[in-house]
Amino acid sequence: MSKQLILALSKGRILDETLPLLAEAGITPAEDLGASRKLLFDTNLPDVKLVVIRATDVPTYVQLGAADVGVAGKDVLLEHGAEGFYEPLDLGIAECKLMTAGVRGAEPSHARRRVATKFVNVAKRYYAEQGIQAEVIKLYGAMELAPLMNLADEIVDIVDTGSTLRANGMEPRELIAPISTRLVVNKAAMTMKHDRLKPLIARLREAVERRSADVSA
Ligand code: PRT
Ligand code: MG
Repeated sequence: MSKQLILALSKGRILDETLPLLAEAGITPAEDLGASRKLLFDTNLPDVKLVVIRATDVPTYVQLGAADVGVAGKDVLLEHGAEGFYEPLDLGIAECKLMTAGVRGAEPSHARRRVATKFVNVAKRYYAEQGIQAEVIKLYGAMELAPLMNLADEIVDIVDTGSTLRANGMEPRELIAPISTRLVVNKAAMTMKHDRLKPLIARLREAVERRSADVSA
């Protein structure tokens, strides 16, 4: 195993909040990530490289060891399943909730419920735990549309302010899990590259703690 460290970052909204934390931990990209079509980037540290990929691909990269470290939402990690990596740190960014939601005022049906979501595994697990019979329908986006179009009785989706639900005549129902962005580490790398990873995780933890101290001050 090479002593180089590969960090897999989720592109999209998490990236903008991840970069300042990495900077506080002493890692900055060698070039502007947004200004390039490249996917693999050098950093200020000769032994650290960044890949910027779809959030849903981050757990796969880390699980299979193509990346040593990843940054991804807990929603993505729950959907992927937690084999092959450790989750040593909650970065406390992009906080939101994974919830069920339905048409405002409508009673959730007690019969077999049709549920539209991109979180198929999470939804199947959740409804089974609740003892609710559910037919889970995979969608890739715009879950809020499904009940309006009578494609589903309920959705499982990320809720932050709730305004997307409200704008579509829906309301949140049950909380499935509170979500935030997590640091994940490949299990073999944690052992083999422990000397390199331990200080990195410690510096990121300090940066996260400094932030929450600033917020509560
Ligand atoms: O675009 P792509 O399909 O690749 O993925 P994505 O759209 O899920 O990525 P991105 O970049 O939008 O979000 C990445 C991660 O951010 C998610 O995996 C969550 O961990 C986290 N996050 C935090 C959110 C939100 N807040 C959020 N509000 N992800 C999505 N939303 C969406 C939600 O899907 C819904 O459409 O915002 C809407 C709800 O927001 P409110 O404020 O209207 O309730
Ligand atoms: Mg998006």
